[in-house]
Amino acid sequence: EGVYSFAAMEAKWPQVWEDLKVFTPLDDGSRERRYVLDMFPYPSGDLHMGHAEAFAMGDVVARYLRQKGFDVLHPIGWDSFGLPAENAAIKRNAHPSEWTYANIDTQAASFKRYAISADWSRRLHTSDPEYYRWTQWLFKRFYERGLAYRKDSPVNWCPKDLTVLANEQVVNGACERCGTPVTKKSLNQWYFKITDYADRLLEDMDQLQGHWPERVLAMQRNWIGRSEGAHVRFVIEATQDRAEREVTVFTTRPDTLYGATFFVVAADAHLALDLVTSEHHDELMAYREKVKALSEIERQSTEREKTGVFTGRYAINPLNGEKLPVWAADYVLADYGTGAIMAVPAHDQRDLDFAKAFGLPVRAVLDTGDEDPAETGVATAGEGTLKNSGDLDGLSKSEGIPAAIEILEKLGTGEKFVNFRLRDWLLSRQRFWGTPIPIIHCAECGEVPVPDDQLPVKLPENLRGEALAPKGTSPLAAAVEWVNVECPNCGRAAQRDTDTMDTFVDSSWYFLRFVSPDYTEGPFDPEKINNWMPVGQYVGGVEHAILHLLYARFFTKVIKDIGLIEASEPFSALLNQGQVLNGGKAMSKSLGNGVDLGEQLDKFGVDAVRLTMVFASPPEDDVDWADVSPSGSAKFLARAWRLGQDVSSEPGVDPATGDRALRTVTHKTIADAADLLDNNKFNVVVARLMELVNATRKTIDSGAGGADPAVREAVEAVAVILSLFAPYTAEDLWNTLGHPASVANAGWPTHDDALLVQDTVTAVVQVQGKVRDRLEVSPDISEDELRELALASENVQRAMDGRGIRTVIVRAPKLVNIVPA
Ligand code: ANZ
Ligand code: ZN
Repeated sequence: EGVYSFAAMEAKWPQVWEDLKVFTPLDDGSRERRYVLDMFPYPSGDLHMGHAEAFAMGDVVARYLRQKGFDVLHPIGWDSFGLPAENAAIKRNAHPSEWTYANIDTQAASFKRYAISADWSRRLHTSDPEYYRWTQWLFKRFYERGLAYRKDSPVNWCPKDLTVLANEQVVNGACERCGTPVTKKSLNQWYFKITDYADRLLEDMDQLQGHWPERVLAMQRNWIGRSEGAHVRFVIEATQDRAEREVTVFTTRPDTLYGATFFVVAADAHLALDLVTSEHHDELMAYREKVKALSEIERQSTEREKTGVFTGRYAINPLNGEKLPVWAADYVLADYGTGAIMAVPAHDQRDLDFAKAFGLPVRAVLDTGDEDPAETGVATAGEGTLKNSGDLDGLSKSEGIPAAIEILEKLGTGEKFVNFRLRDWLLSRQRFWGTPIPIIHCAECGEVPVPDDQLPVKLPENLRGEALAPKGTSPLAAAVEWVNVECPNCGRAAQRDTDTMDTFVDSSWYFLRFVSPDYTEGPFDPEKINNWMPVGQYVGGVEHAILHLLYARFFTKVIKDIGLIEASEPFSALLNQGQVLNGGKAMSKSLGNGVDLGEQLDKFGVDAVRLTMVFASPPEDDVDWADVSPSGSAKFLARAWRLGQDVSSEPGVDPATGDRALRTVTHKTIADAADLLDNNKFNVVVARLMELVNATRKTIDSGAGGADPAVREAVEAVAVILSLFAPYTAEDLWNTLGHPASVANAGWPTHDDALLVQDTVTAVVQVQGKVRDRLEVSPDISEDELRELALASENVQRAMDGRGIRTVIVRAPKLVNIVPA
């Protein structure tokens, strides 16, 4: 009689799995392929509870699809360039690679212990030259298509980290990493032209609808920020010292053109300098200095008092010839639309606030039934009827917009225009530990790409410690021997570009490399890539809802356009797992509520931790570690495992002669579990598995006991389903039943529909006395089983709306009443 020992199992099985290459896909076309991917980790320290949750979820999917007979690609690798390694290297007078690869080794060992069903032969690290060679190669293809370019521009600058930040890395005006307020600085920087793909990034979201979380799609949509409106050209009258010129504005409300009473350009835009008369020049310069000190958020705040200066110029309204004073102000942003607006104070609150501050006229042109904005100080924005608007009079707002555009088009002074909030992707970083940009600057030839056969441009190995410290220019500039090269074009002395790429570039195509990580003729094997892409299920945190996912989608589209892949979207389905909390709060050093994953694994075993992660809640919801019971999971696992000890029938005996009631439970569990798994309801599957284990125990303890062939049938099903959540226990159980390893490839058990009919009773589930669900349950369901099922019900969880539980009254098999706290 064996004893359940997780330590013994953890010592025994990993080697067996590795020897049998259980998780290496056949990749021979004999089975339908499925690609399951977890967002690859960053190697900071050892794995933490968040990794444990995310990878437990991804592994359920990978293991389930394997049982269903698919050839599953489930790779693992590391996103191993980035700042923390560099900072650690500066502190320890070391090279960033030392810290990076030591951490990767630690994490890899933990992942192996955690029994992720990954194909370790495909392991990759983005900081390996064999990987970044192809990041550089792809950069060059983008460059050739005009999709990678350099421009001088004001960039977000973190004065503490001394580095440029992408818009996405600025959170509430501060550096995402260190919280320092971000300032602007003008630099020559590399960009990817993601704006060329704005329309497609938006349109192709139709393919993702229903398969990606709605809130992620909403965040992407908002980030891309499509606005329909018009471009309108205004002539700016000549003055004594300035010539006449034209300035275009973007407006979503061309119907309000007759209500324009002034004109505003972004004070920090070059346009403001071009326009201002010499009389107002000094005033503008002084104002620009003040504006520079403000964050984007401050500038756009509706609360802040409006400021600005008159430029001395007048714009002519193309519809009615009116002269509008041109102001420069900070509430108009230089990098949105055209950086200039027509101001319609009656119908735009920001314009109205500005008009009030500077005594500018307010003219309502839309009757909305509200009081006059000039009196109330509240701009009116709803539907209404146009007035004071010449030919547009009497039209509604929605009729007025196309009508105004038609008039503008006839006059040749404007046209329909779609504007996007999305900006080009600033990809260059003045940091060391990243992919070098494969460009050489030659005084004679300009920018010269490093020839493909000279890739990778490897990072110099002699820079370490202090030499890597941020200085505002890239630390690579200090590697003189590395920088100075011959121009590949003319052979004259030239210099390498010293910037490195944003690490989001590395992670924008790693899923493609996994298909053929050792391929040396290109970033991936063209013969194989379409066999696996797109990724069927991507799993990761919602913190990547915008950046990483948008960039990966952009890369995929460009690579498709180059003709290298067929897929236009990289990830067909996305699952955002919740967070692991402790005491209702995110784990953090400052709160001191961190839970150490290693300690949990030592104490409860890998399987119990994994099962707890999955059972605690639906995968999308947070798990509060203070509320869960890994010891309860461990007890359940031991109970499931002990069933195997009691099975005494031979394998292969027809179960038809066995206990009919148990067979019904087994077959219903198999059938329902598949449906539940297809819908990511992993926690409910665990609840059902618990029911099956209990029913099997009951049969063993009565009647024919362990010799009943229905018992063997049930325990075999338990082993296979359990293998998705608790791979060690499942493998050991499978072994006890006399089967060779591995249970991971046992195949999903088939169920017999004829066995599904069962005497059931309807259990009514109430929350606070209100009926919220009805469950079909076995007449002899236990109180505990019924409670678990009721609490796992989606309707119940919705009704609970996040409230805790005060009491649960269970009258098996008919009634459950839950009283929220
Ligand atoms: C006249 C007008 C009248 C406007 C009205 C609005 C209401 P979204 O929807 O976000 O695209 N705008 C344009 N460029 C701007 C910039 N660089 N900085 C600040 N504001 C800018 O908003 C487009 C509207 O925001 C545009 O339409 C413009 O004001 C303003 F009753 O033009 B509107
Ligand atoms: Zn040259």
